Amino acid sequence: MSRGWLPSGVVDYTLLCGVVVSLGTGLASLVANPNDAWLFLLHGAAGVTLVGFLGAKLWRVRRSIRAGVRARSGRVAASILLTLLIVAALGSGVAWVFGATIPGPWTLLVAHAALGVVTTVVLLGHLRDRFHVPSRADLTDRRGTLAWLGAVTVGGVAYRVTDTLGTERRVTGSREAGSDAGNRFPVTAWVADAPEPVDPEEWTLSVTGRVGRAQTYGYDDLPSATTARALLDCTSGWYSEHAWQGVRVGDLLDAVGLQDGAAWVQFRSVTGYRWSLPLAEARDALLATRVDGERLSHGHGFPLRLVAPERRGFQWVKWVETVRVTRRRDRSEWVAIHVSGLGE
Ligand SMILES: Nc1nc2c(c(=O)[nH]1)N[C@H]1C(S)=C(S)[C@@H](COP(=O)(O)O)O[C@H]1N2
Ligand SMILES: [Mo]
Repeated sequence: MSRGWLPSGVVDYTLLCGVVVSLGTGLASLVANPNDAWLFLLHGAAGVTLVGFLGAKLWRVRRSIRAGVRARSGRVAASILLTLLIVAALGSGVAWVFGATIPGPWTLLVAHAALGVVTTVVLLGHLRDRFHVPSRADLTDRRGTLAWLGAVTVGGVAYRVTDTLGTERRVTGSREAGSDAGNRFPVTAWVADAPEPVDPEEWTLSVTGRVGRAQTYGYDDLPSATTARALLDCTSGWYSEHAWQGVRVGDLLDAVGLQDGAAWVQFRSVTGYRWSLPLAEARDALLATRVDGERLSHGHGFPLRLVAPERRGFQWVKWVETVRVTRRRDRSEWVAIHVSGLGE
């Protein structure tokens, strides 16, 4: 077999590492601080760099693919499926950067994430079948090393070009929507939350858990409000920046006092949707009643919604009715956000 510039073991291994980095950073980007640029940059760079290596691999195996197709080999069919998935995942990511949209309830970015997850599953099957580490000779081959460095550099440059030519967006990939326009920005549910409008006459806010003296507030006797600018960045691909007005969580906590061991603060919606922040971060968060001077609309979480500037949108709990101080992180919230509102 004629040897290409890049030893096949090195191409395969680079592809594996690139896919692992892309998938890992992609998953992490859903929960990371939306202002931590490096994670998002690494995700994009790894993705674009993969394109060249994938091309090299497909060129190398073109004959075995043709033979496999003719022989109706199941293994080759699975490899073709994996290739198509990776191409679709990479393509949807790049298309998103260039401003493409798709019809239907999902954004292209959500489709991109879903393709990433499906790819992971199929890749695990492929690796069980085919995994091999590159040989020592491959790794120490001088010409191969230079070719590899060249390919990665071209990938990096291609990424820079893509990044620059792409549409207007944040480092997370999110596009602007309705900033500074009061309630006129998108209403989004993580899965299925769509409660009836909350009646402020019946609604109360409870501050409980590991506090000195639990308190309950009505809408009209919430502690005094402050204003803060903050940017909501939804993982489905839009962001919106506003002046939020409401109660600083630190002020709420000072009013009730904390017991020893208090470490987390959980914000719980009337729907059961909930999320926790570490105490120090929670203190600086806001429970907003107003946005850009307007009373929050029902869709945006009236009467009270969490504003957590370091967090992705899905953690900005809407329709909050309980603030609970705890010692440990409540893991059940990972389930709660996915199932709240489902059986209603
Ligand atoms: N209770 C509850 N809060 C929620 C959600 C939800 O489904 N239920 N969706 C989250 C998501 S995914 C986002 S992006 C923001 C969107 O806030 P908005 O609808 O006010 O734009 O709210 C978050 N808060
Ligand atoms: Mo979201």
